[in-house]
Amino acid sequence: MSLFSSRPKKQSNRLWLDLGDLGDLVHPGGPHEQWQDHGLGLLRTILKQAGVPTDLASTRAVTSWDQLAPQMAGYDMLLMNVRSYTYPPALKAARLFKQINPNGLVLTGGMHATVAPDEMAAVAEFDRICMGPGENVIVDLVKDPSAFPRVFSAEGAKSMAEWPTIDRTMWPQPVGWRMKRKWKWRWPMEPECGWGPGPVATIITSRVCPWQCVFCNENSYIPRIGRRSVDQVIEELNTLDRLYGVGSVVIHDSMFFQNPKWLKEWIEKYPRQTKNWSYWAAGRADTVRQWPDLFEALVKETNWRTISIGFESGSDRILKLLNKECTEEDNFFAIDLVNRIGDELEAKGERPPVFWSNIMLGIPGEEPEDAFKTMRMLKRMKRVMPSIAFYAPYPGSALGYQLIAEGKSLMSKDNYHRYPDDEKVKGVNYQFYRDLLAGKYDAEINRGLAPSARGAEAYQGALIKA
Ligand code: B12
Ligand code: SF4
Repeated sequence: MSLFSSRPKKQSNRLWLDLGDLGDLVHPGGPHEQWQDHGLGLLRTILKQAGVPTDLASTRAVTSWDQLAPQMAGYDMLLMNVRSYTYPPALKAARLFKQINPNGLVLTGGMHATVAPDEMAAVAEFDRICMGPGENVIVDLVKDPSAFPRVFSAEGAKSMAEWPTIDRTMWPQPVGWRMKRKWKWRWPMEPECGWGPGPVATIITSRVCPWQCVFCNENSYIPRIGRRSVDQVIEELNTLDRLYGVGSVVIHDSMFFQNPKWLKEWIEKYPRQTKNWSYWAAGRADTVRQWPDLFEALVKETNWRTISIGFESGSDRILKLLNKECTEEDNFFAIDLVNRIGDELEAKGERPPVFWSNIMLGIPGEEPEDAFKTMRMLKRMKRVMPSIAFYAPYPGSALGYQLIAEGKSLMSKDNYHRYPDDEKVKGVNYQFYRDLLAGKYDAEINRGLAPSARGAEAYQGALIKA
């Protein structure tokens, strides 16, 4: 098939460009590259409903920039949701778009625009840079960009309840039947990734996590916004099931396990008013310890079977340094509780819950013994999918800003989006961590571990993009 015959018909003069690594929707390295962008989905839905449609292209749906270039020709406007990890393709796309359409405008927003506007303002190709939520400005901006200064702040909705339900057909399609078959894509639903059966519905019920971990602290740059109501979330899931079929759910909230009142209502309604699909969602070890009964009820009654916890480290020294506000004891409590619930459910013939365990290595200041403690903590989990990343200093976070200011970050304009085993901070001994993940220090790690927890597992495969 020629490039041009696969090109969607042009229906608008405005092009929204979905961002990610080249080829992620053609021959993805893994399932997570295939998740769809809710910011893009929401804003394109709002535009469509306001009678301001956009065409769509995706850097993920092509395998080279030469393939993307003809898809950009003839447009007056390019729109992009720029996150720090998609900044390099955003920059390249903006330059390419201007070469092809010298009079075209490039309008940007998103997390990177919000936390690093100066970096973007230094690039002439970005014509508008919107800091903050775009739902209330996107229509006016697209209709009349000249009414806005080059860099501006926008105010969002008071509550996510005001957001329209995303029209998922606004999302890019995976390319080619082989790829669709391999990953069992049922677009516009998302493919299965090992957490639950497909088709997968990703949803967001809340936006901001109130904690202040120094490597993240998103509430310093994402304004407070009310959570969607339980009824709305259930209504959306049931509608998706009617339209496309739902196999399982991924709740993409940074912090699902917050607001006990909301969670109690979820326990009341979700199992009764839906097919009680199993789901992935995130919590924290300290709140699991604070509200163990609520947690257990959620796991058992609402089928919360992939439990993402940002354990990050097994060492109090590092947890303090990260301002995680969780202790080694909190982590052990959560692990032992999930192990126990898992045993109980398994004994009844039910699927046990599994941890999606977020771990960071290579945190500046970490000593080998801290890392050994982290690996020991991981081995205490009976059922776990480890998600290990070398610490990455993203702008927006307190520690990220600090390391960038000190000139210690190895993540720069062209390589924000690094690969799992890339080096991200000066002065960190990455060879030690590679050896650690390859199992070189297992004897050391196993010392002091209960015999049942001793494994000779190597964890290189658990490294994720960060
Ligand atoms: C879901 C999610 C994911 C998912 C899916 C990502 C996807 N395909 O969309 C997964 C799990 C894959 C993921 C992975 C990662 N993520 Co993530 N993720 C999120 C999360 C929790 C929600 C994103 C979301 O959908 N938000 C809701 C939508 C509506 O918001 P939005 O996209 O920002 O869009 C709004 C505005 O930005 C603005 N806007 C957006 N575009 C535009 C365009 C214009 C023109 C305008 C005017 C406005 C505008 O308006 C929108 C509506 O308000 C956010 C945190 C958060 N609360 O947002 C982190 C977040 C975006 N992720 C982050 C990071 C760091 C990562 C990882 C690197 C983490 C890691 N260590 O693995 C990886 C990178 C993956 C990769 N390399 O490809 C950071 C980004 C920081 C930064 N400086 O950019 C965030 C902010 C979390 C954090 N606090 O650290 N992530
Ligand atoms: S790391 Fe997790 S708990 Fe900490 S601020 Fe970010 S989302 Fe919240």
